Amino acid sequence: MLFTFPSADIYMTSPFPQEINGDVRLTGGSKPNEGRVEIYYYGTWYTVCIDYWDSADATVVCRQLGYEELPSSLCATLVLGILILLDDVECHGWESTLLDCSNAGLFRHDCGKLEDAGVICGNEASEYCKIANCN
Ligand SMILES: [Ca+2]
Ligand SMILES: [Ca+2]
Repeated sequence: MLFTFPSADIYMTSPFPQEINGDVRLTGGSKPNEGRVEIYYYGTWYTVCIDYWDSADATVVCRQLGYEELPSSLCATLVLGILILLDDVECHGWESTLLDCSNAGLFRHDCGKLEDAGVICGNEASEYCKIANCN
């Protein structure tokens, strides 16, 4: 019997996780380009503490997600039940993933759960920042 690699279609519908460590997503916003930053690490999504969170860090997240524009806003959001993976994130802005940026060490943080980093990718007004605490 001849074995072949599965087609791309089969791969996309595979029940196995597609995420790789360092993948990011935005959740809790009203649109796909805004929300709390979550980062994938060995099977679980985690949050990022807002300490030292700035536009260079947000730029890396937005680029990872395929947005070309600079982030327009940075937010602190509240989420319970999700652990923090990164604190004191210090990107230069050119890193390919958030996990490549300097940080306090995985799972090492001094943050409470009112301090999850969020972002809006792209230069547009959004309701998201009215419910989140943005700087
Ligand atoms: Ca910190
Ligand atoms: Ca930073």
